[in-house]
Amino acid sequence: MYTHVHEKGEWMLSYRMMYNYQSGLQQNGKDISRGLIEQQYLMIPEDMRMNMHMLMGMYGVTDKLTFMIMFNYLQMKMGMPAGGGSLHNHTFRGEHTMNVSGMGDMGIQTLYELWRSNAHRLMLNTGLNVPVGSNKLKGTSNDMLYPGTAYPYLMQPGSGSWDIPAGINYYLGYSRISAGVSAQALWRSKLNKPQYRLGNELDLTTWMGIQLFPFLSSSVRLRANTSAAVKGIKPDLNKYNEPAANPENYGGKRVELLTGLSFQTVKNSFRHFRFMAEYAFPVYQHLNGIQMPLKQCFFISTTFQF
Ligand SMILES: [Cu+2]
Repeated sequence: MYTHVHEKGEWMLSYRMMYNYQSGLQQNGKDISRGLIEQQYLMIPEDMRMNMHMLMGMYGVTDKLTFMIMFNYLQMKMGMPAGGGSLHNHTFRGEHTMNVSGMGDMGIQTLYELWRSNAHRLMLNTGLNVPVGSNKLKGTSNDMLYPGTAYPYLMQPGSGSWDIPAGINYYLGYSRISAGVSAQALWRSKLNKPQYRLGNELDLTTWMGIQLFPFLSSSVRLRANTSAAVKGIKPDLNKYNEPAANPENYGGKRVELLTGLSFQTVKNSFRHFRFMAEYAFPVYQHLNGIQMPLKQCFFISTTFQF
């Protein structure tokens, strides 16, 4: 995402879709069985799917400074099978599926090219994430687990806080090889009405691409991410409903390997089109508390430049 700035007056529009699939259960980095935590929570999740649609615009303010704006739309589905936990000897029966969708937070960023030579570029980015996404989604009045009460943190499309992203990015382009390193931090401010905030994040990515044909490139990417647990608590959320309702069961460390293919229009003409697909799987994850580990991830993106 932070591989280039645009020339003054140049526009780029892109649409990205990310699909995320989580299943199984881990406690502090180790696989555990459902039976082991049935005494702690009313229900135990089975899997979670998330689609994130992102629309991004980039505009070259000057040859060195690019402005970026990002909108997200999220769809999330979590499944919990029948026969849940038996907290305080209250056995809980019946399956529960949570299905939510909505606008995520809006991102505004500037990307500044600090230094450039023939093959190298060094860029800094920072901005603001505006909490336009809802973090107040609730179950309906006849919801078995959340009757008119707040859904857990990860089922909320918005963070609820004003967040500040900042990063440093290096890009190398030499003949048919390109490579890069990017370090990104996300600081979540404490200005949050429902008395909680999501954990801060740190993300380190390194990648390499090779142009196989003028129209086709392939890439490999390694991504390491660390995030903190949720701070504070949503007042109307019972943390023993399920693991995701407990703020301690958030954050952790993860390393993913991603392989990708990219098709681009051959002529560097007035309009430039690019299609990219990436497949990701985790090679290491150590999540805080009890969480469903990530199993696989899929990205597609289409980009127009004019
Ligand atoms: Cu761009």
